[in-house]
Amino acid sequence: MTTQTENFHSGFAVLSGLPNAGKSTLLNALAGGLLSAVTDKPQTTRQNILAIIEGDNFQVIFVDTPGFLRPRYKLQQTMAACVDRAVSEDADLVLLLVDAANPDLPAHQVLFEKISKVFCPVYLVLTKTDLVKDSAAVTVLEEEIKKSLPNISKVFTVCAPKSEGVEQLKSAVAQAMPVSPAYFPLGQWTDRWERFYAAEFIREQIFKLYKKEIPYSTQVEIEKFTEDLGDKNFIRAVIHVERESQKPIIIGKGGAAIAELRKKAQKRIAEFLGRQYRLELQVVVSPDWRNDSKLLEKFGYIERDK
Ligand SMILES: Nc1nc2c(ncn2[C@@H]2O[C@H](COP(=O)(O)OP(=O)(O)OP(=O)(O)O)[C@@H](O)[C@H]2O)c(=O)[nH]1
Ligand SMILES: [Mg+2]
Repeated sequence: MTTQTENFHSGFAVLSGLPNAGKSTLLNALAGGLLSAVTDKPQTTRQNILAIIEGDNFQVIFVDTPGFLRPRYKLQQTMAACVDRAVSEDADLVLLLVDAANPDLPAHQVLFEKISKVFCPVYLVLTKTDLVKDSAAVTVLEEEIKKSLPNISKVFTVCAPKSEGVEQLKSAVAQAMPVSPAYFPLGQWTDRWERFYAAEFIREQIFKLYKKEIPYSTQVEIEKFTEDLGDKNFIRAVIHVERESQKPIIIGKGGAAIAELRKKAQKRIAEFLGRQYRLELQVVVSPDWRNDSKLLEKFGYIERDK
């Protein structure tokens, strides 16, 4: 297969939507693997995550973005900037995901304004249709959204956990990609290092295991990632929390909570990377890290000046 012919199509398809719309779930269904963190809590995704998907004459780079929201602190500013960059600069196609079971259109207003200004095609993707009892409501919703966004050229309904509608969407997106050589070497499925996924999946398990503000106050940093043969694969991760009072919550009574976290995260990482790692976790207080530019840069949320 050659990637240089005029028959080859390649480009960026950006998944955008409010927190919890089902973007990461859809990305995983499109990619056929659990590469983006999914939890039932909003604001799980904090950075753009790529899934590179290939066919005979195409390479589509699907971009999972953080849920769009009005930023209240610096971390959220970096999350909103990820959405801006992906939607307004990188996209060859914008996929607008709206939770059909819980649409809340007023909350979409700012995102709609942004998407109304893009120059590339926009497809509406209605998610969670399995939770909608009245199918007529989906048609009404579709018409309502099109009133705000007349630039929507196609509409899809998906139920990603059951893989319903995913293949149709994938082939429509592949066909919509511009004629271009592949952006990434063929066979490459992501642009991130393994240590990024290790941190992301520990954070995913924190979102699943802890309540209230804890997941939002937590950052995971990989301090050591070594690979050897057999049982010598090793990851040491630091869990940053914002306040001293959050440390005992992460650790739990007699260390029970952090032991559970370690077990679940170790399993998730092994499943994803295909190897066992011995995982060591340490909790550190990094006061107000979500508003600290230096720490946000260190954690990879702000790009260093080049
Ligand atoms: N029933 C049902 N649940 C879904 C569907 N798609 C996603 N979910 C669930 O919705 C929740 C949020 O899904 P995510 O994929 O993490 O949503 P997201 O848009 O990536 O959220 P953020 O990263 O917070 O912006 C998870 O509990 C998913 O299992 C669907 O089609 N049907
Ligand atoms: Mg997500």
